[in-house]
Amino acid sequence: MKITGAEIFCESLRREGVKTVFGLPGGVVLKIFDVLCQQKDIELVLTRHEQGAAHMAEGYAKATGKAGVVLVTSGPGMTNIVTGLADAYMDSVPLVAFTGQVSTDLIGNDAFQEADNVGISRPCTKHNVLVKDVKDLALAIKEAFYIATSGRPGPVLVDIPKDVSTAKAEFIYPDKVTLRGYNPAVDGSKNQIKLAAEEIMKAKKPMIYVGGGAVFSDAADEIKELAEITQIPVTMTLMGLGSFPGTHPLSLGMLGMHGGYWTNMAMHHADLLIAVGARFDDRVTGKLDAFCPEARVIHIDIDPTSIKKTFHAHIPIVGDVKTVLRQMNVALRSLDGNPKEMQSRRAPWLKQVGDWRKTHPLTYKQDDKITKPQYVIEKLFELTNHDAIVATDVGQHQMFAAQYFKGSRPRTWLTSGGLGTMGFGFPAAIGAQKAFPDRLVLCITSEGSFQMNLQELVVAAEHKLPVKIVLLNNGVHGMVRQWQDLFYESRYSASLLGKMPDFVKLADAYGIAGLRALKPAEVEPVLKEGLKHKGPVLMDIHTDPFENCYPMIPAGGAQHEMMLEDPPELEITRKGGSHKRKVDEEEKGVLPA
Ligand SMILES: Cc1ncc(C[n+]2csc(CCOP(=O)(O)OP(=O)(O)O)c2C)c(N)n1
Repeated sequence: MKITGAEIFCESLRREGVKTVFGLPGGVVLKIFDVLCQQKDIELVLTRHEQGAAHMAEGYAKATGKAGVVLVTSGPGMTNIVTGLADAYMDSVPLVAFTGQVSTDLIGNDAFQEADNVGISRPCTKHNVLVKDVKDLALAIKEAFYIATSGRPGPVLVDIPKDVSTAKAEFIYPDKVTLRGYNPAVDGSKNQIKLAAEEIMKAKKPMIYVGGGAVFSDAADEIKELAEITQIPVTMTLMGLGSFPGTHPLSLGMLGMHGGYWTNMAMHHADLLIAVGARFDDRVTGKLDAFCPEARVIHIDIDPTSIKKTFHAHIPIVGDVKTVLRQMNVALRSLDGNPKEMQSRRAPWLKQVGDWRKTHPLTYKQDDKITKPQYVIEKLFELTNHDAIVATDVGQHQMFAAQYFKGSRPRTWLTSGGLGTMGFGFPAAIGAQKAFPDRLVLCITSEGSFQMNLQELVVAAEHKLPVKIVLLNNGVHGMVRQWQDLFYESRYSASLLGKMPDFVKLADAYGIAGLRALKPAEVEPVLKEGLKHKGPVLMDIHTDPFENCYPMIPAGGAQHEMMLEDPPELEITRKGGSHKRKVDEEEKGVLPA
């Protein structure tokens, strides 16, 4: 029996096990929305902006490991998801985006709401396709899910013209697909693994450097085993957080621009780097020619194009991270080394790293007048018993959360790493909460980022999603203000936000609980009340607008050249200059006290 393209769409989603679709309708996708709303087992979450839909799908995908699904209309519906696609592309998030397109006979005519969806999305998708014939739709969907979730995951876009959604065809859903030229490697080369194991046994100052690839590959157990049998310390990129417990004695936390002093020093002095699903991003390496100058490099990645892309690798291993680490752990165990001897050989290195940590730990000074953002995150970490899914936005609060919320499980840290998308955090938290309605989901955000997608408050209210929004309200684009303080003589161009909405009233307007903490003493009671609250809640916590995030490797600086505190001249530049009048005004009225 022949069925419509819209029915083929729903049936295909069912075959892929899709339970939730995030989207917003429009003219050319009305047939699909019409059929979708009649499905009992696929829920449609109507977002209030298509960007919200894309980030919700990302949050869902990051938290579950399954593909997130988006459905939007042509023209502006599609262009509104471009940021989400680019974000997913940079962070290797499996996403399948369905966009409506004008009817095939109108394509190229500048028809109403026509956009070149395939052309626009080409640089920010792993694969995209315009389906011109309803007979090809089921296969296109099967391929889309396969490509999005296999190898190095990423976003795929399927563009469906209006007449394809209404035309009919037999429904034939393939069991599996084979694509010429696309065969992601799983096992690593045995020879390379043997060489790597021998290097590991020899190394005196090794480091394991873990990226987001380890999270997608579910390699947490294998990383722990590798670290423990070899007694090698582990550092994680912003995307890799959660793949090794942050509280483990061998964890050095995050590295790079805002990584720990001890972590970056350890990287700088390492004689062997085991890079696991990481891509040597510039926020990690700083000045490339000064990065890890003494290290031999083993680089494990499923994506061969990531290896040697920015940094050399002495032993490249292409394969699925989890599988390769399993093979590696077997190889290490079978080598003649004696674990006790290995541990004593590592002792001086671990002591050196520990000394760096002792002399330069993360610090901040909390008084009783103004709340420091670090204090809020530390409290949150303590009050949640370290167990929450944390979605963040982008800015200082994101870095403070990465430093102080030491997550212990993969897929519990959802952040926009590669693209650094303000506005990601709140919809991502909604997507994760949709996937796990009974788990604690926190959105750590700040007023700049939050205002980029706050319209989605209504989705949290409507779907009774109990996301806990912790809004670190410093009244400024803090990270921009920090750079202006440090590199632009404190000229605060467009970083002081001025007029601010009343976030508690705003929450109320959307039917969500709102709480406020103006002083340090109010922080703990507000967090406790907010965390106890059954439904969604927005906690507006006023924090110090002038707190800076350290350590910091200035852009282009070498890894070991970190700033650890405000430079003495900052006090002078803050007091002088053209910005002063504006700062005074802001301090009197608009900025939180
Ligand atoms: C969509 C987008 N626009 C601009 C930027 C550049 N940017 C990076 S951090 C930042 C300020 C973030 O301010 P806020 O969300 O208030 O966080 P805070 O730094 O104060 O914690 C800006 C504007 C960005 N990352 N994303």
